[in-house]
Amino acid sequence: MIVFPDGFFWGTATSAYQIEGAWNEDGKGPSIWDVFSHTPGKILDGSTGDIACDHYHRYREDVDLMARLGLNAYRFSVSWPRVLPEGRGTLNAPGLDFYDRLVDALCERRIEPFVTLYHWDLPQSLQEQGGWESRDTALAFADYVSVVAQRLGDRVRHWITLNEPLAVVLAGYVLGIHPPAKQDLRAAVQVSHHLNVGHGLAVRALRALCPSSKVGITHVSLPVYPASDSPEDRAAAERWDCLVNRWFWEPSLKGWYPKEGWDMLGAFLPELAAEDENLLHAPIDFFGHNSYTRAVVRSDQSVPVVGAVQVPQVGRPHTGMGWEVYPDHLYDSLLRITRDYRPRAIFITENGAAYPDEVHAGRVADPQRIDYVREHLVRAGRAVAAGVPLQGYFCWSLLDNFEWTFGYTQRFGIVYVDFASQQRIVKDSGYFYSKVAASNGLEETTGA
Ligand code: IFM
Repeated sequence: MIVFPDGFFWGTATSAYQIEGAWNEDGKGPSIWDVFSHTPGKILDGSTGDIACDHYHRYREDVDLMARLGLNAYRFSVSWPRVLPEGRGTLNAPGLDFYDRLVDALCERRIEPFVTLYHWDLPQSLQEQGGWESRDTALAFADYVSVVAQRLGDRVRHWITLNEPLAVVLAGYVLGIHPPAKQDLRAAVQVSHHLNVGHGLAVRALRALCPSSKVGITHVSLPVYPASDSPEDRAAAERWDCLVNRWFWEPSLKGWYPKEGWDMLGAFLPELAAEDENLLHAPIDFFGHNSYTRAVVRSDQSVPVVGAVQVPQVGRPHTGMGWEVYPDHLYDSLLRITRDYRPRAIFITENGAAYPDEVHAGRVADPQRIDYVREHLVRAGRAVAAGVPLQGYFCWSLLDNFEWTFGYTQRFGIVYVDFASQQRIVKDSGYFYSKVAASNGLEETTGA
């Protein structure tokens, strides 16, 4: 039996744009995702987050669902343009009231709120002024964080400044598949820096306004394995790891960028302001770890900057997203983060899988998702036994929801959503997860 530490948080995670809907209600301003999803051809199934799970109107029902499942934590994000429609300046009181009611509903049911302050839905008006390429966005972010902290800080004890800076940079500025859909490495590196400045400023604001709360950041971790034992492939894996992991983690964990990354990005380095070095030294209380899969890479010097390519793992199991199922990556990365950075605490702020679920006779049987979650929890438990300061696990996601450019084609929830009727049906994985939470552990049935 794997038993997790006393007080362990068992939760689910969501984000505002993916579940709330009410995209233009009660004074909310447009976000870059509203504009992007309304642009024909950008979303696989032509959908938008206009209604999504209608959580803005159904949040009580959703919080009740968490309570029925016996979960003691919930990670959600605040929509910046719901609170400040223009990104700065005039406050939209009804928008902030919504989060106030949500936090109250959670606290009434003894569900600990973990609040993410930026999960990709930048106010459109800030994008029009340069978005994260402009340092002013980082300053505006800190002001917005202060507004939220002043209102919710009496009840929220865990704050997450940013969700997955890597995804913001890679999808938005390298691959061009998320807004603002650029393919510009110089802009990408500058954005990565301004996100760090925004994080540093937000940490300061939270420390000043909510001194007894815990502040962290959530990074997606993509453990990298060399395709072979050759020195070339091993070096390629190091380079890949440096650019996708260390470049993003180390500013918040060590206060600055890894030298190897700085050298690799030589021609694209960001403009810095005099106080940035100081700002990036903003120690955090916990490391939020989003974890889904790994990357296997081999050397390929024809690829600019990184000199490596990813090697598809043909014949291995994959989720609906096409991501390889390789649970050992979670154990490996938890140990590595603990060994290299000694964070005070780690939360797995996202882990889960998309599979094509169907309802039969009112039930959703999803054995693959149960296996995925179980196998990852077993690795998490082993990591705890090996000394990793893991304090919570958040399954992505509570509900099937708007999976960004994939629209509604990918179902990640442990609760099925019929988007036509908005009916929620707890999947078998939801009941499984509920049992794990109730017993604060699980049988180690895996032989792997
Ligand atoms: O849906 C996303 C989430 O918004 C960020 N992390 C990964 C999830 C699955 O792709």
